[in-house]
Formats: sequence, structure tokens, C-alpha cells
Amino acid sequence: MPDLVRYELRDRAAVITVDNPPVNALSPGVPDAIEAAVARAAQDTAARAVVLIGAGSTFIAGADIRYFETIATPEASLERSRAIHARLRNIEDCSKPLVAAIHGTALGGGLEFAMACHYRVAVSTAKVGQPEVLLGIIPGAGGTQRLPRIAGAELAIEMCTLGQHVPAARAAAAGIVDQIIEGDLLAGAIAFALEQGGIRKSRDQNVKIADSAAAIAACAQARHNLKRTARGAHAPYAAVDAIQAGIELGFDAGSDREIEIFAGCVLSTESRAMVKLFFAEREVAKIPDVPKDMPTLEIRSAAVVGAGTMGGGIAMNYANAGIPVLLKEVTQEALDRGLATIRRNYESSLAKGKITREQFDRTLALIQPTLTYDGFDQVDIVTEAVFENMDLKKSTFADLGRVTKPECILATNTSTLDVDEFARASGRPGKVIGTHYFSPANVMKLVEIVRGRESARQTIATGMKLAKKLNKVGVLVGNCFGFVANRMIAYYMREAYLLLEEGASVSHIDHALVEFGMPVGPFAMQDIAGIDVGARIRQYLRSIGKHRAEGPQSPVPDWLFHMGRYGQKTGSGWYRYEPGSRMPIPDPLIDELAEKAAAERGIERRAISEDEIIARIMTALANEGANILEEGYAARPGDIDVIYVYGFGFPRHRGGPMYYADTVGLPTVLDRVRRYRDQLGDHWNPAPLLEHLASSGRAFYGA
Ligand code: 3H9
Repeated sequence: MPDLVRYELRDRAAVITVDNPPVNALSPGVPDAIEAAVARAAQDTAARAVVLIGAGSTFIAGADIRYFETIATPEASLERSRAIHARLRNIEDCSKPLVAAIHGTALGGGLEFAMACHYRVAVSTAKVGQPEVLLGIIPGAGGTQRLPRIAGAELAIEMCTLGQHVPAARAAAAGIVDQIIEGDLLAGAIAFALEQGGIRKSRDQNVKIADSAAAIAACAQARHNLKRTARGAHAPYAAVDAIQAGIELGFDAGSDREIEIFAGCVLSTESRAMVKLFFAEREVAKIPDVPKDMPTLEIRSAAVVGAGTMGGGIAMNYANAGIPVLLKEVTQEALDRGLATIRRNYESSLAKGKITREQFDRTLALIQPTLTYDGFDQVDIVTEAVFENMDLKKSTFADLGRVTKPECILATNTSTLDVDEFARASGRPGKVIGTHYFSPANVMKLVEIVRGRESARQTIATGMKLAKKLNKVGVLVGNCFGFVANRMIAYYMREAYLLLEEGASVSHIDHALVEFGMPVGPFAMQDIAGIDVGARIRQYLRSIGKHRAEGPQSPVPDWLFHMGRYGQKTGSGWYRYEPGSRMPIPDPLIDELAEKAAAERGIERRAISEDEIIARIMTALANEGANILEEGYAARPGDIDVIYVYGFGFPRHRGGPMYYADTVGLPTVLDRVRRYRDQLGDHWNPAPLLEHLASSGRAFYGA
């Protein structure tokens, strides 16, 4: 087995190369080998300076995340953290200038190792970050102590609480990176290292936190902001606590606090959930019967049929990825309206400084409006985004089968209809898949890639690869009614409506879910999305004898629709809105409607706690998720969780609805389903998989 860490001499510098593919994680053996190599360099009379660099595509991307799940006790965590702190101290004590040479990413423990070096240089494309918070932990190898000393408290707080990657240029401006290297990184780093007259220990730098009152005030402000942004997560607060400890108590005592706080975090449910989610996000790309090396069709050009809200957003996705796209409509008026919306979206990005004028012009020029199928014979993929109507979509697919080249992929953005019907209509079923984007399609990260009965494996592999190219998270799902996201959300909404009838208010239900960590409650969400959208889908479904979810159907949403209360866009829906304001104001009318609906169904209204609201709604999600898994429409519980996190903003720190059910305990979840069945009716039917797992003491994860 090749060495995880290599040592060589180059031009009077010792070069220490970490070589632990794929991301040079600090797996067991790596930190001690780096420490030993630095000690060797210090003794090496031929070396005047030392460079630490990563092999392959990156510097060090952090601790080996798999290792966290093996930490079983606080004592084990404390012991491990103390050891790593001691190693970094030894590294920092190196008597020769020690330079971290960064390309790719220096994340988590990777940045912490870089900060224990005396200097840092980086290529311009490199990024640094402390993303631990996204794993429910805090930096545990001195990051909360060294980073404020190097970059100041404010940036350290930002990096440690948000976990976002910071580009090299910003890192250089903040003092995290000392020099941006143009050209060969190693040569530049060696030259830089040999120029240094002495060493500089991060732990001794105090200038940037000398105004401790200001730094502590920044911590207080951060805690205040987190109330809005952290939404129930604990780790971001813990990171601020560790930073503040270092400012108030000094480096050594601050490090001790960091070690203790880390131990509390690493064993938390929040961290376990987020680690599972990290790997689930990577698993979704792996499809059991589609090999990783399956050849895919290169998507060089695209077309979208339908320039409505979804079609326009999808066209923007292609353009944003640099792929020229034809955008087709049937009338000039509809086309103009769609293009005007697209232009407005880009203008808003331009005004916010998210894109430059040059990017604006270039990207917009990639979208070619058209009223005909001219040019469709050249494109590699067509996405159909016409009105949600079976006949219309089928005739569109028949057209597409005729006007496109044989290898062209035909994708539908349907959210409710049967992909196989379109596949048949196209005459080329192997080339047909669903690409179900979420609204707004140019913003939301999730795309459900829907596998039809005859979708070829190459078509699926191409769809998954395309999602990545469009900067989306693609999750493969089966062709069932509502696919995975909407099939489950129907149960979520069913319970919200029924709880309303049973006695909870709209704002009470929304509040419970926001406290749970959802970005917005179900009723406020509908007011944003449009009550008319759901009502029209229900109308269509009734016409074909279907419902979105089993069980009683509350009439209240349809009553609102008939009253013209479509949500924010009409100034009222589940809430009222003052002109020009998006602030939801509870409306007593809704309680009257709920009372009326309850009376019609003979329900006696009662007080309902927030715990019951969460239990009912989450149990409904997990039970239907179990049905989906058993029926094979999702490959893994993690796939469902990724869908919920990216599609609906399910709180990451709870891992997703399936992992959340595991943390509640499947026997408890099953008991609840049975109890609801007894109390509320047979539409509460335990999923066989849930019964099976709960009775055999197992969980969705690891089942
Ligand atoms: C930490 O450092 C704590 C410290 O403060 C304290 C202790 C020292 N470990 O994402 P990709 C795998 S916490 C193990 O598809 P990309 C990944 O599973 C850590 N495995 O590539 C995948 O495996 P597979 C702080 C890891 O190019 C493969 O590498 N660091 C790790 O799209 C490729 O990954 C982080 O949170 C890891 N640390 O993105 C960084 N990282 O092929 C986490 C990756 O079998 N990592 N793998 O599915 C990332 O953000 C991205 O992976 C990265 C590359 C940006 C690096």
C-alpha cells in the first residue's frame, strides 16, 4: 500500500505530501504521519523550510467523517481530540518555516492543519472552510481558536456557523491565505517558504481579537442571528461558545473548552443525523443496476417546450450551465411573457451583484426563443414543461419523437402524470425519463429523475449526470403517482388539513413546523405556492377518480379556491396580507371554515399540542415513505431524506423524515400509526415495512 504521507527534499525544502485518495481525509495514520514528517524536516539539515501539500485534486478535506460514527463515549472523543490538539501544537512548534500549499479545498481538519502551519499559500481556485457545523459538530482541532486569531472573530464566526467555503481571494484578503500562487503550486510554495526569515505561530497572534469587547459583542450578535437561521440546530451555537471561550480565556483554556464542546456535539443525534445525510447525499448518485462507468450522452444543446414558470426556470438552468437552449411556446404572447420573466430574474441577479453584466449578456443569449420545432433535430435533450394535462403532454411527446434525432433524450417535467404514457406516445420509450424540478426551478436544488418502465440505463445515467452539470441534486425515483416528493407531501398536507379541522389553528400548525426546523409551515407554504395550483391539480385528479392521499379529503382548501383566496398573490389565502406585504396575518375566517368542515364531518374540535402536530405529520411522512421503499420507488431511505432536505427544506439536523423516524424509534412510530388508526380511521394503515422493521428491532437506516 502506498504511503499516506510522503517525504522528499526539493530545492532545500522538505516537501510533505498527503496522499490519501479521494480527498486526503485525515484517516487514522495520516495526522501522526504528518507530525512525524514535520519532526523529520526539523531535524533534516538539508531542509531550510517545509511545505505541506496534498496529492491529487485537493489539499486535505478534513477528518475522515466515517470515523465519527465509531466514537462511542465522551471519554473517547476527549482523548482523541486532546491527541490531535497536541499533534498540531507540535507541528506549529516546528523551528523551520512551515507552509501549507493549498489547492482544491482545505476543509475542517484540513484548514486546521493548514492553520497550524506558519504560512498558507493557495492557488486562486482553492477554497477553505470550517464546514463541521454541517455535520452537527464544531471544529475540533483548534479551528475555533486559531481562526479568530488569524482572520478575526467576525469571519471566524461566519465560517464556523455557516460552514460555507471561502474562495482563495477572500481568504487572502482576510489573512487566512498569505499569498495566491499563479502557476505551479509546489514550486511557488517552496519559493515562498524559502523566502521566509522566521516562523509565525497562529496561536500566539492576538492582534485581531485584541478588542475582546468587540469580539464578544460579535458572538452575542451571532447568537441573536442564529435564532432565525439555525432553526433548532445546536452546533452553530456551540461553535460560537467555543470561539468566545478562546477570546475570553486565551488559547490554552479555549482549546480545552473546544475539546469538551466537540465531545458533546459528536455524540449528539444532530451530528449522527447530519453524518448520515452527508453519505446519503453521495449515495444518491449510485444506482444499483447502472454502473458508474456507463457511457452517457454528452449534452451540448437542449430545448424546453413551454415557457411558463417551470419551463422558463428549466431553460435558465441550462443557460446557467453554459448549454444553449431553445425555448418553445405556442403563441408569441406566451413566449414574450416567459422571456420577460427570465430577463427579470437575471436582472435581479445583476442588481444584487450575483452576476456581472458580461455574464448577464452571455447567459441570456444562450436562450433562443422559438414558436416552431426548427432546430429540435439538433439538440441532445428536450424537456417538456407544458400544462399538466395528459392529452397535451402525449401529443407533445408524439411531436418530439418525430422532430428530434433518435439519440435525443426526451424528458418530462410532469409532477403527477404517468411517464410511461408519454414514453409510449414518443415511440422511443428507452429515451424517455422524468426530470421533476421543484419551483422555482432555477433556484431549487432538487430534481427527481423519474425512471419509466422502459427508460434505458444510458438515459438514466445521462439524466443523473446532467443534474450534476446543472448544479442540481438528482435523485432517481420510480414512476408512481406523485413520485416520491409529492406522494409523501400529500400525506403531510392531509394531516395539516385534518389537524386544522380537529381544532389546531393555521398559525399554530405552521409555528409547530417552523419550530421543528422547516423553513416555512404548510399553510404559509401554500400561500406562497398558490392555493389555485393545488386546487386545479385536485380538480384534474377527481376527474380521473384519484386523490393525492388516502383518507378523508378536507374541503377547506377548495372553499378557499372558490372564494378566490389563492394566497399571497391575491392578498389572502390561509392568511391575510396587507397590500405590498408578505407578512401573514391570521384570519378568523379560516377558523370559521374549519369549524364548518368539522361540523360536516361530525368532528368535535379540541385543543391540540404542538407535539401532537409534529407526531401526526412526521408519522404520516415516515409511514408513506416506508410504503415507497417497500414498493421500490425509492432505492434507499437516504434517497427519500435527500429529497426532503433539498425539495422542502426539511431540517438537515434531523436528517430527513426517515432518519427522524429512526431517532423517534420505529416501535414508537408504529404504535402511533396503530393508535391513529383506532382514533381516526382506517386510512391510517401501518406500512408493512414499518411493521416488519419495528418488530425485528431494526431501523430504516441499516435495515
Ligand atoms: C472535521 O474535519 C472535524 C475536525 O474539525 C476535527 C477532527 C480533525 N471523510 O463529495 P464527493 C468521500 S469534519 C470521508 O463526491 P466532490 C465521499 O464520501 C470534516 N470521506 O466529491 C466520496 O466517497 P464515494 C470536515 C469523504 O469533489 C468521495 O470522498 N470536512 C470525506 O464533489 C468524493 O466526495 C468536510 O466536511 C471526508 N471528510 O467534493 C468536507 N470527504 O466516492 C466533506 C469526502 O465513496 N467533503 N469523502 O462516495 C466535501 O465537502 C466534499 O467531499 C469535497 C469534494 C468538497 C471535499
